[in-house]
Amino acid sequence: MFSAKKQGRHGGRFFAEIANNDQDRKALYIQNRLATAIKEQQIRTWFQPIVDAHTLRVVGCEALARWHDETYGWVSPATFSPMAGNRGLIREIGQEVWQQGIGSLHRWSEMGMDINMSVNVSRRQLFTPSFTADLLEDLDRLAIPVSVVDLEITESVAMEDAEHTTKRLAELTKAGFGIAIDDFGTGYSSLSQLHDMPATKIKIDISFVRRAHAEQGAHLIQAIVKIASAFKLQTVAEGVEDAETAQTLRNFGVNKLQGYHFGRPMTAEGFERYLVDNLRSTEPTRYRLMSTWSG
Ligand code: G
Ligand code: MN
Repeated sequence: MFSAKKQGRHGGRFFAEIANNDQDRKALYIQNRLATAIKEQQIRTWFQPIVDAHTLRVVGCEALARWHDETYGWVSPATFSPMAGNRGLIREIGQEVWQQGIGSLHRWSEMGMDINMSVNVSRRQLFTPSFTADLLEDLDRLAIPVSVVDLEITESVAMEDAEHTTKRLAELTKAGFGIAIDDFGTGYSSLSQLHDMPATKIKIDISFVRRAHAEQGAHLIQAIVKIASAFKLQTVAEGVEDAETAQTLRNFGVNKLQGYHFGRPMTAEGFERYLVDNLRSTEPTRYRLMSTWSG
């Protein structure tokens, strides 16, 4: 089916033929396993640190979906997310990541470690009628303040059907959630649409961060920071992989940094150790990170 789709809707290849191909076999397997994997809690929430660009202290995390399968090991969301979309399972995965995420947030708060959490939200979730009320109820149950949660919406989701989206985002910001426009600069948003969008943050896409050291790339990032500041939005750079890039972005006035340099996505247990280590130590985060977490 995947092969047929790739070759156009009228490809019509036979299953037996497809199953001869390793990659397609894996795709079929994954698609068939996904629903079970969700039920059996094989979808796990991992956490990647987000640091303040000035203090380099961890101030938050992004919750990310990971799937551990007994045959194929860790399956990347790049592989299973589109399939989840096809099968109408995106909402279930989003819900799993959210529940595990706030569970961990609650635990860390009880340990005296209060941090923010960013959660990726799909179009399907965003337009579930009870979305805002459901999130508020979950947070209330665990006594987690709404203000520590950022909902990440990709630029393409935010700008497609902007009128409808604007209403929903206004409801969410009014309730106290932060709204981050993810993958900023990669879609087709116009500045006037961005102006009307009730958001609080822009996530500068990794493709810009990678070019931070080239002259044009540097200018682009500075322009994005200026646009953000004109709209009173904070900036978070993703994909920061080395100290030099971190320094450059900080000089450009980017507010928060995320990327392998500060830490890869980790299990809840791993991230808890990371938090304890970083919040309790008096040394600047970056020196500790070098030896412990950058690998
Ligand atoms: O923007 P989005 O939420 O889709 O991106 C998160 C993804 O980016 C995660 O799956 C994470 O593993 C990946 N990622 C995070 N930091 C880095 C980094 O420094 N470099 C690269 N190449 N990928 C990263
Ligand atoms: Mn994201």
